[in-house]
Amino acid sequence: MRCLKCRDKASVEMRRHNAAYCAPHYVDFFRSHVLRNIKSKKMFGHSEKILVAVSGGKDSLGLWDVLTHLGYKTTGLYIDLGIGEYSVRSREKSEAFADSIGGKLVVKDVREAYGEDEMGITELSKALRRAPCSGCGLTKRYVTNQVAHELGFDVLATGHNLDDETATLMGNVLHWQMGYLARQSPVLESTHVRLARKVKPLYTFTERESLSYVLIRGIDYIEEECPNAHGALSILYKEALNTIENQSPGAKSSFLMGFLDRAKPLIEAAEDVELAECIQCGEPTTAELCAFCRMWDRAKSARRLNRGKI
Ligand code: Q46
Ligand code: ZN
Ligand code: ZN
Repeated sequence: MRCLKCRDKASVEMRRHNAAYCAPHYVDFFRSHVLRNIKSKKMFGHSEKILVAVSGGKDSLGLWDVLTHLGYKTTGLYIDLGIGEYSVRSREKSEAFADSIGGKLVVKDVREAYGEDEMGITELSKALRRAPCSGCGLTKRYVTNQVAHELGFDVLATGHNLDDETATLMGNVLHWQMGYLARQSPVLESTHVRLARKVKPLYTFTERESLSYVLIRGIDYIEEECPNAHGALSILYKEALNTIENQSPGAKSSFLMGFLDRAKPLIEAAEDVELAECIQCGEPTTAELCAFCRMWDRAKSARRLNRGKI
């Protein structure tokens, strides 16, 4: 195949767009489409301060790279979850990337900020006797909201791609999780003074398209998955969707875009929900005590009990 722009040998072929590009033109294509997403969905402007949540993985580092090249005011946020060697290596990748672009990286270690006796996600899940991912997801949402507010960011950007979004959509539809469906949008406006706007500029790109950008740019990212990801339902959903996509190119995109078109009233109604402030930490919540405080308090008590401290 030949590059659509210069007719040189193509490096990246995109069946669903019926297009192919050489390496330099693919970089142009990727960046211009990210910019198109940002503008068409009114995600943010050049005067706003953007906190980019980075995990050391390809999508988040690729997103930070693109936003930097597009001239946006960005800072990275890495959350050290305390998941053994995986966290050590993903933190190193995030720090090295920040250095390579001369960017500022905020690091928040959950073991220091919220846990006690070096309690990270692994210890939290053991204490709660629950799969790590549920407590981890809640913790990441809480920490990103809190850091964005404390440091005065207008916008919180994450690297979720089309594969992530369609897998989440499939899970939410299979279990009819209406509350989650109402919050599945590439832009979630702030609904409280302590909440930044949340955006997903890569939501139209497949995992493969995002990976191609990162490989061409030579970005060093963590290739290994979190050890807790094994057996996660999201992986099963991604495999199922890839099987469908192979037979019917464009199916993933039409699944997500069709949902987003039809879900507008649902998403707008969710933005009207009144939020109070947690009596313990002050973060926005619909209950007296927020879900994060409830979960970590319960885990700390269970851990003390197990150690015979109370
Ligand atoms: S980091 Fe956390 Fe993921 Fe690991 S424990 Fe699960 S949710 S798999 S994206
Ligand atoms: Zn070209
Ligand atoms: Zn709280």
